[in-house]
Amino acid sequence: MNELVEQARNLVVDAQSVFTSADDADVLRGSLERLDGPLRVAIAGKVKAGKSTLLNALVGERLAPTDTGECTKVVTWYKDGHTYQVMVHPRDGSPAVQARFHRDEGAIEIDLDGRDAMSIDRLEVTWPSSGLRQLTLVDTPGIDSLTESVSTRAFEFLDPEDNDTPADAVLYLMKHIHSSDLRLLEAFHDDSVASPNPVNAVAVLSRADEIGAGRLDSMASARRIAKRYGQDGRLRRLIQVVVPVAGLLAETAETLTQWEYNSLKQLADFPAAELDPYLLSADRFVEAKPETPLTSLEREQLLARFGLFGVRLSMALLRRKVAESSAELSDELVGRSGLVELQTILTTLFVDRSDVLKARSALLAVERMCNVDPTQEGSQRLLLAIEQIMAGAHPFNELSTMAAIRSGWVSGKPADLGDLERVLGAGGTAPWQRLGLDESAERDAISTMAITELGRFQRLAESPFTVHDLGMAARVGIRSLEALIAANTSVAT
Ligand SMILES: Nc1nc2c(ncn2[C@@H]2O[C@H](COP(=O)(O)OP(=O)(O)OP(=O)(O)O)[C@@H](O)[C@H]2O)c(=O)[nH]1
Ligand SMILES: [Mg+2]
Repeated sequence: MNELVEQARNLVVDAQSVFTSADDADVLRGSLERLDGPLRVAIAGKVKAGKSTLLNALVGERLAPTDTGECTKVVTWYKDGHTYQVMVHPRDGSPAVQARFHRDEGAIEIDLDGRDAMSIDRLEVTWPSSGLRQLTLVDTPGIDSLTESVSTRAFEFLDPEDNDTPADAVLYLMKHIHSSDLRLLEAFHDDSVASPNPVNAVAVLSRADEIGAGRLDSMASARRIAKRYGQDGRLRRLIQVVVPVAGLLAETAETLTQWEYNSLKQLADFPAAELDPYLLSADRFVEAKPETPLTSLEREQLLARFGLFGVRLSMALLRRKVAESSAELSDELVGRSGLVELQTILTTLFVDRSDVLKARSALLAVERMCNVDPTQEGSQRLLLAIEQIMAGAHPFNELSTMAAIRSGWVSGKPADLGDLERVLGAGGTAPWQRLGLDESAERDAISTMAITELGRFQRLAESPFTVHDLGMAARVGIRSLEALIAANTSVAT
């Protein structure tokens, strides 16, 4: 068991003897369970940003409903388990009850039994799925919804001040930077344990296929925009990176049916000169033309699943014989949707760091209780213990230093700051990632590069021209490099 998780567990156990009210006991019990479970990642963003669709793409199954319906207004957890089950957790604190459900064209349709969405705290869907093994995904209602109360629910869920069960990390979907996007992100960034903390948030430039109006180069445009957003100072304070993803295409590609493949193939085999005019717009595509393959209803179904971009892209792939089976088409489309990049980022930034993020959540929960009643006997002792864990645990220092650099609190040359962030693990915590090497880098190459970087940051830290905050940040990087060198040497012996 990871040492940090163990320290967090001891702290929570200690807190259980201090905070004994029924509510506090519940929260602390939950905190202990969380330390053993997968990381919780919330998918947040404005209404219809494509949250539920992206969740399905990440799981590789159509689970979350993506249309209207009462359930899209409720925070819904999707977690791995042995049985298929849906639990309704009422808002009034009464015990959770099991709900009936069935699957409608894939998506789970939950029978709320006449309950109003506002009376429900959350739905918990347990679903045996390898896509949920490492991460529990939390679908949140869109902000800016027609009803103020629904968006408030999303704020409440994401704001750790108000909630005992926030997420450990957040995936924030947006189409453009909007002041309300920034507000929601800021709400999620609690300012106590490691303030303000971009390390547990990643932004997704969602519905990326629509950015270039469905043109074949839409993803390239989306990538350029995402890069620009990623350099925006306001966003960099709040998130690690911006990744463009065509969520609908990813979801469809992951769940592609043989009928869909056959239908697209039929279209692709039709003379391009005759078909292409129908690909110019969604309206034209669904127009019924007896001379072209498929009925207008069938084309409408394809459009709903692929979007115009997906249909056009599939035509190009099938005509050029890049894909010659449904499995090949699925792979090609997933590859072009941006989903793989997002999955890699989730692994390097969240999954590989899940112990630190989970421990951080547990510390936050206890800290919050202590702050509610600082005079409570034991509160001060716990706060001191939190401080000691934070100061002693290098991963926390890495997190807060990265956050400080991102927030503009550390001044230095952009190249030094960028490299320092990398050494601290901003692009992943594996040695090759920290050193900016290739994944295939051998131990010797890692060692040589680590020593070079160590020398460089030591000189930087000791230089009389280095300002205090940069010197402090460089020292944290030096410690990361020393740990990396020690681990690399111990593998060698
Ligand atoms: N073209 C395109 N459409 C998308 C994409 N993602 C989602 N959609 C469509 O947008 C609509 C809303 O998608 P959802 O996934 O339900 O969005 P949401 O953010 O969960 O919506 P709420 O929960 O109601 O806030 C659906 O009709 C989707 O098919 C995408 O990447 N591209
Ligand atoms: Mg939704």
